[in-house]
Amino acid sequence: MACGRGALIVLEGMDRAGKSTQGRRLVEALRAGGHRADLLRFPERTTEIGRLLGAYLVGEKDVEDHAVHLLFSANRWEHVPSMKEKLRQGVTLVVDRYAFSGVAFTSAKENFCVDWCKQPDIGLPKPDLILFLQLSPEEAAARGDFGSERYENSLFQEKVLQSFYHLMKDKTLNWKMIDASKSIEDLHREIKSIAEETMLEVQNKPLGELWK
Ligand code: T5A
Ligand code: NA
Repeated sequence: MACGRGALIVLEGMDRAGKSTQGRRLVEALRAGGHRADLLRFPERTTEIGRLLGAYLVGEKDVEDHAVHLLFSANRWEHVPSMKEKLRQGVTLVVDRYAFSGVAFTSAKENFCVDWCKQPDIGLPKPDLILFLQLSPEEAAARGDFGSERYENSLFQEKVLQSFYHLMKDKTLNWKMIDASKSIEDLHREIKSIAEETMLEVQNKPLGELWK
């Protein structure tokens, strides 16, 4: 069994691409294989900030666009001490959305530039691997439940996708593109093998700082 630090593995992708499904499956499989692994999701809706974000996302509450961007970031920062401690103890963290969603969604709004959007997340624990689940808007819409939350409309989603593509040009980050139109099982096998490879590679490497 690995004796170094855990890996920080992020799942990003378009809405309904299967991030949550794959995150759960990956953590289950890693644990079954004798690894220590935990699942995290952002926004993490159980804290005070997280509850506010939840109310914002379902449309119960309006929050000014800059302010809500900073709250999404604050919701990540409030988890950083426990994330670092777990990684240090050898627990691999599988994270369902991270700063990349934060930047992609806000910068898709009018009058927001990517540079401004990145600022509050600079210095977060740097992911060792970012899996980007790619799915066309048509396939995503066919998966049901689409359109119930704020941001879930196709024009906005297209802008979000363009922002993600911009962020992927950053070669200091380990992005892996995954075709998310495959079956849950096939996707799981692919993701698990990439994750296990990364866990081995990084166990004796220091954790980095995002966008620094
Ligand atoms: N946001 C988030 C910001 O604006 N700023 C931020 O900083 C952050 C972190 C959060 C919202 O907040 C925004 C972005 C979002 O708008 P959320 O809670 O992550 O949203 O979103 P959810 O609505 O929960 O999840 P998604 O829409 O992103 O879906 P997932 O997690 O990608 O997909 P999943 O696994 O839930 O699956 C969706 C459906 O498809 C089926 C599943 O069974 C499910 O019914 N499915 C498949 N069907 C066929 N084949 C497959 N391979 C399938 N995989 C899953
Ligand atoms: Na999700």
